[in-house]
Amino acid sequence: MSPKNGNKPRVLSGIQPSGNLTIGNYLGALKQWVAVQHEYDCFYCVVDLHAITAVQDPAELRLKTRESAAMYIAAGIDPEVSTVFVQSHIPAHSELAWMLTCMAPLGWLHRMTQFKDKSAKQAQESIGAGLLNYPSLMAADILLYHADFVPVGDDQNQHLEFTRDLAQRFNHLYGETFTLPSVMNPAAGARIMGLDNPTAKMSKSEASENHAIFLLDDPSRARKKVMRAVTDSRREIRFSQDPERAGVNNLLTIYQAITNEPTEAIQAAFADKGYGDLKRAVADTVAATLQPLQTRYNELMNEAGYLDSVLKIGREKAAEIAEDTLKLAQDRMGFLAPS
Ligand code: ATP
Ligand code: LTN
Repeated sequence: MSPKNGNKPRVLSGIQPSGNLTIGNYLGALKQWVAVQHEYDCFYCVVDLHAITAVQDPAELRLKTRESAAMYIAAGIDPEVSTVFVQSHIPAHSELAWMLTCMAPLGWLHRMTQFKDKSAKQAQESIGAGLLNYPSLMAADILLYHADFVPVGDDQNQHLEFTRDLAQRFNHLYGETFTLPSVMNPAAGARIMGLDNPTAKMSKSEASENHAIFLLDDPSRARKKVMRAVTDSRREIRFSQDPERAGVNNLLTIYQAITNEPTEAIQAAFADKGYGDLKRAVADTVAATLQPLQTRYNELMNEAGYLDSVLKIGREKAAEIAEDTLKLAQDRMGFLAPS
């Protein structure tokens, strides 16, 4: 097995460059990535091979891949501390993904809710096989690095279970090869809902205007989206699992995920306030989060060569580990080593 950096447990995660990153990506994933980077040996990739499970415009995909990497750094990932890389730069991801695809039972793949949700939105004959095999590629991403923890929003928990099950199956058939990873969800913000429809997960590829706050939204625009968020006709401001109260719950969740304040303190602070006050408070914390992030992002995008050098160093570090693991898995499966 690949030696780990000191005795630090390893972390791996990724986001698809399939659009502009949202505050859901930030609170569910990126904010955790930043928080754990000194405690763990962290690998953060831009998963472009996953993005092509939906058709992407080539020029746009290239651009979004760079932009996503810049956003990781703008959000606080320090490339001197964490390894930042592009998934397609490491061929081992595709190679191990094929080996795992061959072992993944169709029954498991068809049970994945992400597959069910995304395929339901398309005409049956136009659904690419990649959408079904998506979790095997994600398993390859994680298993290549022997990751111990995978920080993600809770919509990815089922894919983590799948990864563990597949790793176990491989280890059982071919001998101990892969580390079984554990999921890491944030205490608050594991599932941010759409502002226009608080019963659906906020997603970067949802088209409607007031659905998502993008990390690159002008703060005044982000503010407007919060002020227009769907709530309900009641008055009480409390966290609640009642679907009718999902809008207020979502605003409180965004507030909590940004401020890290305890539930009781937040409810006490809003006890005699109205929905207008809640929305203004959320809009303020969101704007205060976006502003410094955007300043840093613009600096990074204007610094010629910097991003490419980060991705080159990341690729070299990642490749070394990934290739070792791939070789081991190929050997275990019985591939003849080239002489
Ligand atoms: P798409 O809409 O293109 O399928 P997405 O916006 O759901 O994408 P992904 O790239 O699939 O984003 O997810 C990247 C990370 O962000 C994952 O860890 C995922 O759990 C997290 N994430 C995405 N949306 C949310 C959300 N609304 N709330 C919390 N976490 C989220
Ligand atoms: N499937 C994830 C993105 C992803 C990922 C990973 C997350 C691809 N590979 C490896 C963690 C670890 C999603 O959020 N849609």
